[in-house]
Amino acid sequence: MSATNGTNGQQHPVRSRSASSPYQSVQDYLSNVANFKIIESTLREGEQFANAFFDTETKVKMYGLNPDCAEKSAKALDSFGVDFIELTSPVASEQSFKDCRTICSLGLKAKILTHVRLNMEDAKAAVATGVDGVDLVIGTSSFLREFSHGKSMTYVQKTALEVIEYLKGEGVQVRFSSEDSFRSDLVDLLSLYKAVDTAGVQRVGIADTVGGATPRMVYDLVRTLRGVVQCDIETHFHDDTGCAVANAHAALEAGATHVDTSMLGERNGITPLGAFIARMVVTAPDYVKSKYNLKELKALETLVADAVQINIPFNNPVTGFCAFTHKAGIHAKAILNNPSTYEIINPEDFGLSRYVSISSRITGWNAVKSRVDQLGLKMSDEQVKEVTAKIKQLADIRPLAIDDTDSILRSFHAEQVEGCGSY
Ligand code: HCA
Ligand code: CU
Repeated sequence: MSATNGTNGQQHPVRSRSASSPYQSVQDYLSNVANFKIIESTLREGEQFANAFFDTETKVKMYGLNPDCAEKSAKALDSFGVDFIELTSPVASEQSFKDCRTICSLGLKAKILTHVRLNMEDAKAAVATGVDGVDLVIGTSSFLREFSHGKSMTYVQKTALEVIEYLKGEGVQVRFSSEDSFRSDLVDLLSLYKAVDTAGVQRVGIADTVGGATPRMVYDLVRTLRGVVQCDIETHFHDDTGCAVANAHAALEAGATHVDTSMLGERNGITPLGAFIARMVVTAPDYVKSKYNLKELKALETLVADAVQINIPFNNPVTGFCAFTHKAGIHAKAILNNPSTYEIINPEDFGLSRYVSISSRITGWNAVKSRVDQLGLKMSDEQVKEVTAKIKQLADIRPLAIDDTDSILRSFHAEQVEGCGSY
């Protein structure tokens, strides 16, 4: 039995924005909301996810599973259409080095990057794996300079220039990023970025390592940086305060070019791939639909969730089990008439379908009527109203499953309409 949809066979209408809305976003010439690239870091940032049982002692294989799995995930990411795949540093462990090599040899469309600390040994190991690009990172906030690596900004800049020169000589792309950018001294940060830009990096990155930034802070920093460097700007937002998707959107509005995403990550992760895609398919539908294989999102998220033995959260945008479920009678009625009333995203774009629940006390007769039609039962509106009252009565007493409501409908039909059976 399929319990889906309920749109009376209607085509999903185009979700156009209301021209009269005062909230309609206005993009200026720097905005990249319809022209961005995704650096997918589930195979690097995601490896820092707690359940991935990647303890520092063992530094085991990708996701703590077999190397096959890392390969499978990389292929799935590639087929989804992400522009870059970022992998764990090859110096993390022997297996990490091998995984980098293996994934580089798959001939994927996506460019393969690895993420290393700012020093020459790490940079050399990265080059040895055959990656297309190297993402360099070092902490620049006073917290990290004092309590982590203990280096001065002068040292950071000098080392950055040496390592960048080496990597350029090896013919790989270079990105230079600062950890904890939002708690770093702005003047220090800008002069460092100006220097690495002049040295010829492809991208500079800013990272909200602790997840404390707001969209407005992001907009201001990216806008300022946009005026200082010529190269692309990559952004990386942790989700500790729930702003990671909004921050990525604000960054693109301010002129950032690349967004880091991950389906898992350190603590509660960074901008999630699926939620980011959900945001962007609404902002820039043509760009997103033409570039990414949206119908693969669910399988991709399931693959990753299974690999680390977790469930996709119930309220996940798009793929959460109730993302397209409509329950309240008042919503159901409108949805059945026109899905855009209560949906900003079309489930069909993702190969999914909406579900109108009728098994509750808050259902309404329009939703029930649509289920009656789906089941091929013939009833008058009056009869549908009557059976709706019965469903609500029962649902007041105990939770109902879809099967329960279906059998109520069938029995009612048999008794009231066909005049046989017992209700
Ligand atoms: C970390 C590092 C990082 C790096 C981001 C970047 C962060 O695990 O702390 O290279 O841009 O969040 O700062 O993921
Ligand atoms: Cu991070």
